[in-house]
Amino acid sequence: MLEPALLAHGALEGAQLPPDISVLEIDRVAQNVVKSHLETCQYTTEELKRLAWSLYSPEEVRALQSKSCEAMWQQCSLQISNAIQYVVEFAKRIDGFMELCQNDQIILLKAGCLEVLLIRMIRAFNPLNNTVLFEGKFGGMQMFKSLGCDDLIGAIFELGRTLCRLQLSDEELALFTAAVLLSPDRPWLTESKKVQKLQDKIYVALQHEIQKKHSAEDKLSKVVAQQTQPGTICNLHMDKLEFFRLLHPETAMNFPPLYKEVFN
Ligand code: CLR
Repeated sequence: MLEPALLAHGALEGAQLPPDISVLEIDRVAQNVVKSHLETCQYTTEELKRLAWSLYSPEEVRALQSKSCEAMWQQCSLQISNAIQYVVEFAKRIDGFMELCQNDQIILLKAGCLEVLLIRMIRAFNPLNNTVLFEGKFGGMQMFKSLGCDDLIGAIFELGRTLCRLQLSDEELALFTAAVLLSPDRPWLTESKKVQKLQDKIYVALQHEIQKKHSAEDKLSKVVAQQTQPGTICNLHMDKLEFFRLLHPETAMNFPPLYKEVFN
């Protein structure tokens, strides 16, 4: 019996080499994406390993907790927009990204940069003691108490733990974040077919990378399943930001320009 093509090849099995993509091309895609990631990941793995030992002391945590909500938001948005600059640079270095029309580049970055940031967070997240890198030292979620959004912070830490369990290598992380950035289903894209083609190649490269190290595991589907979670968190972040803007319009006006541009 004839099966509908879509059922015969689910999105993931579909990551088998389409006839018009050569192994060579997939290797080139992988190399470009991994290099771009390593050049723009803000901290080297060695730096992060060293930093994992410097934890905030209980006094320092208390000092952070007693900050005003506005001051803490200001501090966090500064850190986030700093990190987003690296994500933007990562996107620019992915072959094909700069060839998209400027409208689409902006749409992809606006929609994807926080998701990518949250996935990149696993490099700076220590699941052993549930701490994350913030302004040069590691600390737990209590640090962010004064923001008044424990649910959002809880979800971010939960995501960190879940993603860390996948034990992604830098190569896998690079390809995964590139695939998230190049999502063809973002609203208002004008050339989503072009984006789809770029993402297809990246998924094939990701599958190859995973097969290299892990014997026929369903890791790809696990990795891809995670893609929805950062999205949910991003919506939660937008809600909080909107709420914060209502409460503290002056502080929100003074958020770093990049943070405002991305989230306005
Ligand atoms: C993510 C990986 C980047 C470096 C980096 C910079 C800023 C960090 C971010 C990482 C992880 C999440 C983080 C953020 C600063 C504030 C934010 C710790 C490590 C916490 C979760 C607070 C969020 C507050 C809301 C206002 C969104 O390479």
